[in-house]
Amino acid sequence: MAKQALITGITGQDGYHLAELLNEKGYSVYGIIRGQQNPKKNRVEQEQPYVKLIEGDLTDPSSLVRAMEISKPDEVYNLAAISHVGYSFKTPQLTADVTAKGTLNMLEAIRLSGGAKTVRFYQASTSEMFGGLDYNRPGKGYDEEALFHPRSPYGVAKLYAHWITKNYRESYDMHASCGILFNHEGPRRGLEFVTRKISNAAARIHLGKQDHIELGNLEPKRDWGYAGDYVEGMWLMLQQDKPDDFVLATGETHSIGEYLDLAFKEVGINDWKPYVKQNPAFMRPAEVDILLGNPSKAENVLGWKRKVDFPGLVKMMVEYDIGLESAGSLSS
Ligand code: NAP
Ligand code: G4F
Repeated sequence: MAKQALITGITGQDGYHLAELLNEKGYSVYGIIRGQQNPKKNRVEQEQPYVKLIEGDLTDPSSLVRAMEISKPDEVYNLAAISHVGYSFKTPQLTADVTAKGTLNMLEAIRLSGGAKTVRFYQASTSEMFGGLDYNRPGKGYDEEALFHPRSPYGVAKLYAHWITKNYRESYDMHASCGILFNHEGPRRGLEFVTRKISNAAARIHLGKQDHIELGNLEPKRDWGYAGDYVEGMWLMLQQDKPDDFVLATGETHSIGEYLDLAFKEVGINDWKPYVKQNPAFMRPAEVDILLGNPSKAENVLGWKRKVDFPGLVKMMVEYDIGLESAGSLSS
């Protein structure tokens, strides 16, 4: 019998890649979509017709119970969140409702529908929980034992979600695992995130559709991988006999300046500085200066390893955006 999976956050970057992966593996894939008139519904229906969409919202517990009844899942992947760190400073209560309490709502929907012992649960935890402070082990990187010190309403909400997932594992013997994922990107990344904002701008500048890009703080460093590689790690976590927490990362960190270098060189521009203006509107009240992950546990236990390297990732994103913008499509 084909396994059934329920994905929250189906319209997001990771929802797209995970649905692809699970469909290839023969799963029956269900996805929760929010809103009366979600503009991304058409895209999912056209590109991924095998996904069975269920209307619901992480902040509406009864809709999650209904989604459990319809999908009868073997595995639930909780990817939905207010996921933009900058936006979370502007909507801290909403972020807590969706990203923190929404996870509790999903766990309760599983428990109340009788799935505590049978349904496997994946929680999308994040390197933002580390916060870039206490970075006292240069070269080693954050692993599963590192201290948490979240620096945004998003990071704090994710820390609640992380611990409530562990609590349900310990209290109800649930097969509930947390993937502590470092930044992962790709052509499906939202335009509000810095990598896609830059790849899209480089493509548009190359095509004469835009003459500059406005960015915030250029100093931070991130451990950037490819989203397609990371969803494989999510799936692997739920195939283990026992639930556990795993860091997924590349083990390399790069600055925004390095990303700009590679992206602009991809379109034949050797010096990006004349094209970049700094705009304080894109700065955050508190910043995560550096993230570097240590994926040794995932590599040793899950056999997981990232495939796409940093230059390959930037090239993939810029090439995609050149194609999209050349075709005159709306950026998506
Ligand atoms: P994303 O592209 O921003 O997608 C977020 C998804 O959450 C969207 O499908 C969105 O739906 C949905 N959503 C938001 N509020 C909701 C609500 N109230 N009810 C139901 N759905 C709601 O994020 P992503 O990059 O795919 O990331 C997936 C998950 O991993 C997120 O939880 C993120 O915080 C976490 N994470 C991401 C990274 C990364 O680098 N990408 C790293 C670590 C952890 P709409 O389309 O309707 O807005
Ligand atoms: O691309 P970002 O918005 O990603 P950030 O804040 O690292 O968060 C992403 O990764 C987390 C994992 O570590 C996820 F949990 C989270 O959901 C999300 O997917 O910003 C990256 C860096 C930041 O330091 C930011 O201040 O880029 C800096 N930045 C500079 N100018 C900018 C901009 N970020 C954005 N979004 N837009 C700018 O114009």
